[in-house]
Amino acid sequence: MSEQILKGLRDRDPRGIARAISLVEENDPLADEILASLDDSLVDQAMVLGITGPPGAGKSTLTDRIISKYRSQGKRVGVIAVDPSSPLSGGAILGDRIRMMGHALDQDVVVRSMATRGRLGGLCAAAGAAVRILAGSGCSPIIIETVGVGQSEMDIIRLADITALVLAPGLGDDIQAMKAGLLEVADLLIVNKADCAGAETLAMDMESIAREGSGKEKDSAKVCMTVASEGKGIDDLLAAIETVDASHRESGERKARREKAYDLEVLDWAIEMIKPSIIKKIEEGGLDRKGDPRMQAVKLLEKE
Ligand SMILES: Nc1nc2c(ncn2[C@@H]2O[C@H](COP(=O)(O)OP(=O)(O)O)[C@@H](O)[C@H]2O)c(=O)[nH]1
Ligand SMILES: [Mg+2]
Repeated sequence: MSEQILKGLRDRDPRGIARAISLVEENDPLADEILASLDDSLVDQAMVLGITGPPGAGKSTLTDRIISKYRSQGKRVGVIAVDPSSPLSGGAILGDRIRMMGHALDQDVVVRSMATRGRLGGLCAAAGAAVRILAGSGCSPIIIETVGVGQSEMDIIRLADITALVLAPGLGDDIQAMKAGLLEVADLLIVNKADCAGAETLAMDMESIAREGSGKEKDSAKVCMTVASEGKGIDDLLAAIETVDASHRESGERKARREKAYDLEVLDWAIEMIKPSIIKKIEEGGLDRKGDPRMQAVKLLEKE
């Protein structure tokens, strides 16, 4: 079986890639072999683009347009869609969405969905592995679409070389709360739904907020306006992405981010790996339940 999976990966067969990602995600014994088989130079060179923002801003529609544009340039595109929905309803919704993406029959568009809820954890490790496998099978860019709410999603965004924050007019007050945290990680600001009332005002607001942010490059104050549903503004957006990418490569920012992301992935894997043995100890009755739970945890780890 291992030969078959490695062959599928080598052949860049989407089903083989999906299988490989699943095995690594499940921490299967084959995981090491799969990851070691990847072409490191492809992984190093691939561009990882994070697209984040509140639900309904148009991230998926935008991603779809971005894919089309990169495909027309002959690039092979990977997508990791991080879905915050429950695993119970998630499967069907994710399936629909992938079909809606209009690239389902294209062998050079590889889409991977990941649910955030109902997992044991290790989302960052799983997403990191998926990025590697997609990059190693020739995808660049790799787009990570995520709703920027929870901490694990914020961690995922750190796997990206470049992050674009998508906002849209008329989304209500909750985006105000989101803006602050998301703005810190955003390299590019996108006001989508530029065809709707309030887009200009939102763009001006975003520009001034971005300019206030300390220590950021001036470029970050630039806001791209798009109408994803009509494919408008995508060329300008891609040009802006390219500019940021080039500047990050030159300044060393890209390297610094990759190093941070690497450390985060190691931490996430280590936690994943240590968890089963701790769970086992607890289940085997390793606790006397005297004193507080924190103290018990300290004792358990001392025995580790
Ligand atoms: N008017 C308008 N609607 C849009 C635009 N982009 C996306 N939409 C619509 O907004 C809704 C949410 O889009 P979706 O891509 O699913 O948002 P996501 O939750 O951020 O991924 C869908 O009904 C889209 O058709 C746009 O530029 N203008
Ligand atoms: Mg979406």
